[in-house]
Amino acid sequence: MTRARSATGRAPRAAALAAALALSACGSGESAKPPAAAPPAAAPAAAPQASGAPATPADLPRGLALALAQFVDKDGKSVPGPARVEFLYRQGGAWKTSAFEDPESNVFHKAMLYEGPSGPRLLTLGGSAAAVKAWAMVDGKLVPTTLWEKDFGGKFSRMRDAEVADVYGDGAASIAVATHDQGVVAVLHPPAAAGGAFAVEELDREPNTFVHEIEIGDLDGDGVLEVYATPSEPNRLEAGASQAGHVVRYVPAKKKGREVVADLGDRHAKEILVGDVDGDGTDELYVSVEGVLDAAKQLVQKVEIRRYDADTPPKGGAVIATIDDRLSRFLTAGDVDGDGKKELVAAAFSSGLWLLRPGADPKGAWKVESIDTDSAGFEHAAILCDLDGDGTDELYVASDKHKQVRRYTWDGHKLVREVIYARPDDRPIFTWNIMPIPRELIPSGG
Ligand SMILES: [Ca+2]
Ligand SMILES: [Ca+2]
Ligand SMILES: [Ca+2]
Ligand SMILES: [Ca+2]
Repeated sequence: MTRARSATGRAPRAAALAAALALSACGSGESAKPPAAAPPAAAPAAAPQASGAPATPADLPRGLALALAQFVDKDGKSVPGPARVEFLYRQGGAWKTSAFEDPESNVFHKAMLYEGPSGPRLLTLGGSAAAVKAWAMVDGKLVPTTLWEKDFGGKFSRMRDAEVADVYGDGAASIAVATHDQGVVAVLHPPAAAGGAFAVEELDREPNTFVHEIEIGDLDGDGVLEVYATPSEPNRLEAGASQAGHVVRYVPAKKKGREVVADLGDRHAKEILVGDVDGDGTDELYVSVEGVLDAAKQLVQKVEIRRYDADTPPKGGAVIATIDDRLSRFLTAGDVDGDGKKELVAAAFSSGLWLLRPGADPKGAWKVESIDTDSAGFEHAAILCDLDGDGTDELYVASDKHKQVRRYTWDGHKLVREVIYARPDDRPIFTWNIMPIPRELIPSGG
């Protein structure tokens, strides 16, 4: 999900980059904790919380960016509106909102922090038009620079996902990008100095292929980062239709091209996560394999979360959890209870939010507990992140079914829900992603 990392420190620049990127490391398997943000001095009026859960500071140094598609009414018809980012931030003891739109695209699939040669930027991944843009805060307004814009030549052109890491091992914050619908996976390499153009290396291209997600990590422990991607056939929503897919790997620093690491047969995955969730010092890959409906719309195969290590054969993923749902498109890792060990949260389509804890053997079955059955969405964007800096990750979830954003904190026994945003209108939206963003990159709301 979220990924921002450099490989083993090679140079002071890489170390500085790693430190800068650690700020955005929420929700990944990242072992480095973001530096605990000092609670603001003399924070007034901390909000009352469910018993046992810590009070929320009145002001937080980071907020959240929600990447949205919205539908608007045009001549009585519901049509895609401009791509939209909505922000949530905490100020003066209250959660506040602001937003901006980009009429050049009709969806933002992701909005995230990017620390490149020009300094901190809000990076957006847009669809139709497919564009990667970096937004700077200038006089209180976000002003874009287009890093990469492309018509891939198929039916749809969309930037779908990106992760930032030092994938070439040169200390630079490269951006690995997944796209629709010609199978393009690319890496954008920043210029040496601010103002130059990003170099684009296309790692792959396959006709009629959607690439849903990117993850970056080092499964084989050789200090060189691998890029993982999830290509599949184009989306099919009808019952009984299979959609074949797999998880592939590229190693740009070694000029190694596409290699299948997870063969999912006639099933596919949109969601993957790479990180050292079990805490043994080496990254592993988690794949959320989508369920299958038969022609009568009965769920005949449930969602499976499968684990792959460096030596796992493509058909040999270990099923660590099964979720009684058709889709589960967000996996996020963090320490929800502050015991120093990571857990996984899976956000499923209609069965709610699930907490997954490894047992004594993290390659065996994990313990699966319901966090909340009354949370739902097609994407169901979720992230574990320590925005309040107390060393325990909170869970932030966009429950699009309820048109709410919710925050869950550990009360000593369980994760407790709090609504931090209720959408004021019933305009149809999809929340594609939710990411932490420094307050300096969030425009102030009215
Ligand atoms: Ca490696
Ligand atoms: Ca591990
Ligand atoms: Ca934990
Ligand atoms: Ca926290």
